[in-house]
Amino acid sequence: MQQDCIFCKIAANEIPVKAVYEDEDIIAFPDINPAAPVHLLVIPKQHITNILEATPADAAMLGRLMAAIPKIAAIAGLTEDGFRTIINTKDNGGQTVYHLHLHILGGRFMTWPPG
Ligand code: DGP
Repeated sequence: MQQDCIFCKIAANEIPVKAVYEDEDIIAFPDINPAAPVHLLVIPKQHITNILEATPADAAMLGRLMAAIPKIAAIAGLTEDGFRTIINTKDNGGQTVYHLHLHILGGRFMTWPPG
């Protein structure tokens, strides 16, 4: 756990969230500032700053993160119409919380390219 990391505090249940999915390694919960009718964040409980910090030693954890997406999408009712997954990285990517997280956005049509 990283000191002063808001997502580490959520992962440790120090800050309560309405988790839509949780297992040993991962927790998924609604974004506090939703950009779509369904906007979830999926985080590894292990602190990793962003995808640039990932090493081969993180491959299993990253695989579990990705493999949880279909389960989370099904729970959120997004499998029929689809959804978007996003990982923002550093300033140009729009990363504001420096604990790796994956956005799941759905419930409306997504335009491309993003802003
Ligand atoms: P990003 O810009 O990719 O770093 O996304 C960070 C997201 O995290 C942003 O959409 C707002 C959300 N967020 C920040 N703090 C909290 C929080 O305390 N609770 C929840 N549920 N979401 C948060």
